Amino acid sequence: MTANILGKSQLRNRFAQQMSDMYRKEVPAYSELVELVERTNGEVLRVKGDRRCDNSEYISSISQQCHGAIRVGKPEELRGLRRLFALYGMYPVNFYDLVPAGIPVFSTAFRALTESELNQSPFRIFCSLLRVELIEDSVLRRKAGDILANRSIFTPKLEQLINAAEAAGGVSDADADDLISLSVSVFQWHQKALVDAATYDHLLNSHRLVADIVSFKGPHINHLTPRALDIDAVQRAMPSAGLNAKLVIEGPPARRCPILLRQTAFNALEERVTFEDQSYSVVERLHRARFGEVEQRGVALTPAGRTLYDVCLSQAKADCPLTTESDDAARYQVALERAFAKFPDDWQTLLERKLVYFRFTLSKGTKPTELTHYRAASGLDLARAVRDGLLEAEPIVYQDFLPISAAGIFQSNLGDENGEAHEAHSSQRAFEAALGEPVRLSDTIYAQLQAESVAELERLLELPSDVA
Ligand code: OOG
Ligand code: NI
Repeated sequence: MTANILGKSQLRNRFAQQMSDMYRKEVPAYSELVELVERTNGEVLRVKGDRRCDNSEYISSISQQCHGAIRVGKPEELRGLRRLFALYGMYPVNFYDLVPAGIPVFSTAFRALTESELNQSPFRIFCSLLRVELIEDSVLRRKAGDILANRSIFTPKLEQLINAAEAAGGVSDADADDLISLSVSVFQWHQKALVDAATYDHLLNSHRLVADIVSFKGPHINHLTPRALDIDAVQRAMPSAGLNAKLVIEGPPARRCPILLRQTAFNALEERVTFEDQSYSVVERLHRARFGEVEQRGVALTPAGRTLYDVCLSQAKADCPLTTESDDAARYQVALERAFAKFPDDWQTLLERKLVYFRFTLSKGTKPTELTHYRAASGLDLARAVRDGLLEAEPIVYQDFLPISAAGIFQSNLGDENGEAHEAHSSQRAFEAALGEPVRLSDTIYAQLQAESVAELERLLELPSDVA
């Protein structure tokens, strides 16, 4: 008898839902944020005249969270999570080095790979691995290593379920409830630290993230991120909902043609954590790690588009370095818009300059034979064929995270570009060794989607005209 193996997107949906339920209970401010996002999304639909604006089930489905983030301390933990997330159809895509931005971790994002899987359940997890070797103080470095060496983030029961699912080629119906609830528990909050207060203080002194990663029993989820249809409206409304919003929305400015993604958050809360010291007395600290975030997605950029994005963003940051003054926020907004004036904001130009990935299809009303004649007359220049109305170009949605490179490249004016490229390459190799497999590159995925649509057109053109 073969067990009934469940579909990965169904599992991922249930996992995402339970993560959300847990985090909403753990962090009431996140629950407030979700409600605010749902209200704002409902309002956007109402203004558009969409009758579903009063359908709360529909609104919560379009507002469902798109990603969360966790941080782990050692390669075994990262590998374990890679195996776990694979059961949910989430695979490591892209390498993000946060060291140039002053954070001692490197990361990937576990996500579904195909558009249909992403549409069924978009949930992604951004996962960072601590680079213990970057803790400067050698005594503390060794101590952190020892603490992590003794920690296991999976229970034996969860390990057993992962092994069983891998052997069976998927998660069985009978095991799904246990697997999901044990998975979610891995990411729960532990109010009581694993280390004593003095160690916590030392770790904190090394870096806030080092303390967050090493001090606790497991890799608590540090934020979840629902989807906003109008992120500017959410940003404006956060203060009156009692949420301490970040000064500015990260990423590109609001545009007619939205690119990459824009995201904002409320600042991490100060939460009481406790320590039991040698004398068994309980000591407290305020720990700042957990927050709530919102995102709104645009379209995927080609490498040329990414380069232009980096140039524009760096320009804005150079023109208006942010401090913590709210006056700066308004000035930054102006600087951002001015810098991005260089980035074309109509689809046809974005297409002609090959800044965005598109999926090409035959326009409604165009017959394949017309395209055949067009090609015979003037070759198949996709951008021109779109302008001439024979083809339609649908931009491909960006499914990844804000690139961190821009900040990094411009912070470390270290000159020697080859040196940096080499360094970046070896960091990625070290990360992949820890992960136990190479990361996939999202650029390849987007380029392939575009190429497949072109191949499909070619196929249509090859068909004899009486068939087409
Ligand atoms: C990194 C989180 C990155 C995002 O939205 O860019 C991320 C971290 O753990 O702080 O979630
Ligand atoms: Ni995030």
